[in-house]
Amino acid sequence: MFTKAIVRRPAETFINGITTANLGKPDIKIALKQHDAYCEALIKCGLELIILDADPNFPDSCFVEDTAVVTKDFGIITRLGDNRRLGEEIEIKKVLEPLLKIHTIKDPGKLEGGDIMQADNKFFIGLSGRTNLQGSKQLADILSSYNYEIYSIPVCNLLHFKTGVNYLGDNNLLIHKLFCSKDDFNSYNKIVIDKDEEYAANSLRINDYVLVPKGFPKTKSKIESLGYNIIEVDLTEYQKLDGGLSCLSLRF
Ligand code: CIR
Repeated sequence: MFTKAIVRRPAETFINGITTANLGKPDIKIALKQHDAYCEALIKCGLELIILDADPNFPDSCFVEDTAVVTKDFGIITRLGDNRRLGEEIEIKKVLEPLLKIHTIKDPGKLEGGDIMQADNKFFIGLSGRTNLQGSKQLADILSSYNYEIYSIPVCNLLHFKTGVNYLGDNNLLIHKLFCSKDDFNSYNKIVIDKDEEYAANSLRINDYVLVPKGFPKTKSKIESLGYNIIEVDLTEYQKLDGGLSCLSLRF
């Protein structure tokens, strides 16, 4: 069970965030409304929210998931893989330090939370444009000391590993076609995402609910047919900056 989440409000500068999406500039007013609805969804899942103020110095700082890897027992402060985002982690560290045992990824390691997926006692680490071998090795050393099993997965043509793969629990794995043939996922019940619904691969299980981005009916009904309660969240403005549903919060 998760009990808490950290979120951070998008700043006015959000519209200038990093993107490869070609979907146009986000509208900050709509983004703020969507953020409110996202926070309400987390509260409905039973989470107590720690809401951080917007930081205009970091247009992408609402994507808090990339700044840390968090469990109930410890937090690992990352070293973000795009230099424009270095420094976002400082505020997150201040929040987590009084709550959890803290570890830190160090230079020359680079690692973003969007590349890290926990599935029960396993952690999958995506090696992407944002997470390098040194970062992955440092993380694996920390996680092994807590007896987790570690799997490293190359990520090509996607921003992060969790852009394409997300664990729902109960052995159910949402998975982008790119990763389907990988032996590491053979033991899971794979829910393969349709080509026209790839953004919904980043759906998120929180306690008794699965949050699914709005506008992806096929993925929604596949998840529903597994017996989960769904909350749909409209995230068009975040999609314009390559941001998925999970990246807007740190849950623990
Ligand atoms: C970036 O390119 O870093 C941001 N515009 C989007 C980060 C999304 N993070 C995530 O999905 N975990």
